[in-house]
This record gives sequence, structure tokens and C-alpha cells, in this order.
Amino acid sequence: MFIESFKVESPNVKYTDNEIHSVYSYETTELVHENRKGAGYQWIVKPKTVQYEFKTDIHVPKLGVMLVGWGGNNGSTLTGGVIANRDYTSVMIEFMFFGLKYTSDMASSIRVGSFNGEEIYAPFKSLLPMVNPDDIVFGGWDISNMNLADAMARAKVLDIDLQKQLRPYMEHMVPLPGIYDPDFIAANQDSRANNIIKGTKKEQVEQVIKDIREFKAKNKVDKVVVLWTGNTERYSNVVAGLNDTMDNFLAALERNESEISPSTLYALACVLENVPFINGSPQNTFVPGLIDLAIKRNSLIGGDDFKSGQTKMKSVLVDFLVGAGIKPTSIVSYNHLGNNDGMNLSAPQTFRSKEISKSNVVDDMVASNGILYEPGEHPDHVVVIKYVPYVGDSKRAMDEYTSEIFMGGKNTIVMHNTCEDSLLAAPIILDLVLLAELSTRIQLKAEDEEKFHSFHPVAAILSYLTKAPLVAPGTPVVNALSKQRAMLENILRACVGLAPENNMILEYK
Ligand code: NAI
Ligand code: DG6
Repeated sequence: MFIESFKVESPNVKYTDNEIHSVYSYETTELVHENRKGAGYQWIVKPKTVQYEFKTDIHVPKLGVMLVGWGGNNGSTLTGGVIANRDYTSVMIEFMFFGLKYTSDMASSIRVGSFNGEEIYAPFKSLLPMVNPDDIVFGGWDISNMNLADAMARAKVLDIDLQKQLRPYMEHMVPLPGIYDPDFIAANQDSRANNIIKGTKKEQVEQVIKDIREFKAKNKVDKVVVLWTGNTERYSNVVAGLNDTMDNFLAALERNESEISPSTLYALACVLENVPFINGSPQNTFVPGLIDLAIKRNSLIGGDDFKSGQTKMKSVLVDFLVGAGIKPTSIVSYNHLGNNDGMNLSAPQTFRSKEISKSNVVDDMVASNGILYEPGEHPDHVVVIKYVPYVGDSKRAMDEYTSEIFMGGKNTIVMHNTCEDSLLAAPIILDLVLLAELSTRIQLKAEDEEKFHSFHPVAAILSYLTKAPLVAPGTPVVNALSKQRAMLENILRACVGLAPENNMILEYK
């Protein structure tokens, strides 16, 4: 049975006019490696309970979302999709949130419990008060000055009838000039760049800060989240004295160092302005010096690279195979696409960024099974991307997984997936900004801490939606989709005093 909403009644949970307060027992384990007399070294596992308190501000702000690369396929598709849902006409109604099937917040559900032997589910978004996407004000930057209606037509993603309906809503939307540095993206993007912020890197950062403030004031929004959905950049070189520490990085900005990428400049502006910044592309926007600064200023950063299709499947399938004692030995992922993203990725240096984020995704799953893999052993893993203009945004992805199975046999699984890339990415962008905003309203405190604090500014809670999750130094990276989803869901459950979903169903045993 599906219910729309619920309220938790428990001595551990208090709803006030301003917040939800919960007291939560975090059950975990502590491991020690001890030398026990006669038995040599032995791993000892000690179950441990830590009391946490969570406080969630229930006042949902009016949210502004500024996209870097607003006029791209993802930006125009998302903007059009949200308008179609909000201001629908009879034609648009057919398309309402069609593309949002994959969002965790908008269309997924959680199990609440069982009632008379029946499982009860509720919308994921009923867990905690979240921004309604209809109420978001969109804006942003693009190095191309094309208005959003023309950008939508160029993208050729949304249905043509829908585009006609959306045009009047979008033709007045023109991206702000963006920071352009041809050294960081493919040369084939040059003809697009007619809308550029001039000046030194420091002046460009100052302009982005000014843009954010003006957007906020003009649209009367309470909060802004900025998300990079611009072209994939090449990796920045991480160099001692340049961007390895906060001080070196800020000094490098003063010197107008050429190795600071546009995406890093936008992110820096956001960190200085205390505005959450999310990177939807694979490049290393978050150089160590910037991460340092974000931590010092407690400003949310998250990324990297939307986990939309092929990689999402991989983080399900390899987790299943390795978890089932089946040993993937060769993973070959090929895709071709014909949109501007594909054209930009046809340059070796930008492709390399994507290759890295797509390749590391099985590491934690492989490391989880020492029966199948020797230390350091890894399946062959090859990623190929080709640019085929004819297919436009409709990406064709083919994957071959070869695994060793029982009695030395081999099993080969082949997948072929065709989908508009931007219809997969747009809802992920929405989820990322909604969750980032929500996470800034949550405070927590462990039993040995005196004061409440926010989550670590490096927002690992967004991992579920990214190919190469950015985590705080020393935090494990989790790529397996089911674990990422469980982390997200269970943390939000804890905020309303609900136990993690353990699937034991002991009440029926
Ligand atoms: P797109 O090429 O259509 O759009 C990117 C936009 O960014 C363009 O309009 C371009 O003019 C603009 N741009 C480039 N550099 C900029 C800068 N420095 N400042 C402001 N604007 C800038 O690409 P699309 O398809 O929208 O994808 C965007 C990004 O999302 C790409 O990096 C892609 O790799 C990444 N991505 C996309 C996924 C998908 O499923 N569509 C999944 C994972 C990542
Ligand atoms: C070619 O792979 C283009 C890319 O931008 C992808 O569409 C994007 O990274 C999605 O990747 P995946 O592996 O999640 O489908």
C-alpha cells in the first residue's frame, strides 16, 4: 500500500514549529587487531552504539538554482521540464515530469513499515520537508549567449510540440556571461564562446560573486545552489605551491596563474560566498587548496560527474556479481553520442577526465571480496566514447561484462542501452540541488560532542548521484549504488527517528 505522508510518534522525536529533533542510536562496530596469547594476531569486532541527535530546520526556503552551462542540453532540458510541470497547458500536461522517473526525491518511495501484513510505502520526499521543484527559480551562466528557448531547440531533446509551448516562457531567459578559458575544454567549443567575463581570474571570481548576489536580490530567493553542468574540462595539474593548500591556492589566484580552471573559479566564488557548489562533470574542479578552503569556511561542495546511465548500471551489476561470488574479469564499456558533450569529449584531454571517473567506479566492489581477487588484482576495464553527430543526444551505450563462474566457466553479459542523455541527467541535477539544500538545514551532534554542527562540508551524502563521489579526506568512497542509496535514505530516516531499513522482517519469522 502507498501512503502520501506520515508522522513519527516516539519519545525520541519532537516536532516543533521550527524543527524536527530526533535522538538516534547509531549501531556500528569497532575493529581492533590484537595480539592474543597463543592465537597470534586476531581481528576483534566490537559492536558499538553511539547516541546522536539530529535537528532539521523545517522552514523550506525559496530556492534559486544557478547552472554553469545553463544553455547546454542538460540546462535547457531541465529548465523546460520544470516549467512544463509548473505552468502546464493542455499540451504540456502529457509531459509533466516524464523525465523525472529516475529522481530519488520526486518519484521514488521508501518502506515505512507493515500494517496488517501489508508493506506500507511512502514517497521519499515525505521523509523531510524539501523544496518543491516547481518553486525553484533558475538562472546561470553560459559562454554562449543563446537564449534558453533557442538552446532547447538546438538540443533537440524535448518533444517538438512541447518546445512550441515552452518557447514563450524561455526566450527571455538569457545566460549571464561565463568564464571561458580555451585551454581547459576542447578547441571545437570555440565557436560557441561569445558571452564571456573579461578580466583577471580574481576579477572573474568577483564578477561571479556579484552575479550570485544580484540573482538572489532580483528573484528574492532565500538561498542559492550553484551546479556545474558546463563542458567537461581537462584535469588541472595539482602542483605544490600552486593549488595544494588553501594559502598557495589563494596566492596563485592573486598571481593570475593560468592553471586555475574556470570550474574552479566558479567553485571558489561559491565557497567565498558560502553558496553550495556541485560539480556535475568529471574534472578535478576541487583541487586540494579549494577543498581546504571549503572546509575552513564550512561551505558545501559536492561532486563529481552525474551518475546517469552506463555507470549507474555498472555500480549495480558489478556489486551484484562480486557480492554473489561471481568474478568479473573484463568490463568493456563503449558508447557513442552526437551532442555537444560528445563533441567536446572527442578531444583526448577532456575524454581523459571522463575516462577516469568512469573507470574508478568498481574499485570498492572489487576490494570487498578477497576470495575472488588477490590484493591489487583488478578486472580489465576499458572505457571508449565516440562522437557520432547523427544520433544527437540519444546516447547508445554497449557494455560487455565477462566473469569467471563455477568450475572455471565463463559468463558474458552484454547490455545495450539507448536514451536521451539529458533526460537522464536533468532529474539528477534536480535531486542534487534539492538534497544539497536539505542537507544544509540538518544539524547533528554525537554524544561526545558539545555543540550541534552541520554535516561535513564535503557532501558525501550526494554520492548516490555521482560517478566519482567527492568525500572528505580519510572517508571511504562508496560506489555501489545500493549502499549509496541506503546511506542517503537511512540518514534521512535517522532525522525523523526511524531505524535504518534492515530488511530483516523478523516480525514474520
Ligand atoms: P552541453 O555541451 O550541451 O552543455 C554544456 C554547456 O556549458 C554549453 O552550453 C557550453 O557553452 C557551456 N560552458 C562550457 N564552459 C563553460 C564555462 N566555463 N562557463 C559557462 N558555461 C560553459 O553538455 P551537456 O550535455 O549539457 O552536459 C553537461 C555536462 O554534464 C558535461 O560535462 C557532461 O559530461 C556532464 N554529464 C552529463 C551527463 C548526461 O547524462 N547528460 C552525465 C554525466 C555528466
Ligand atoms: C559519454 O559517455 C558522455 C558522458 O557525458 C556521459 O553521458 C555521462 O558521463 C553519463 O555517463 P554514464 O556512464 O553514467 O552513462
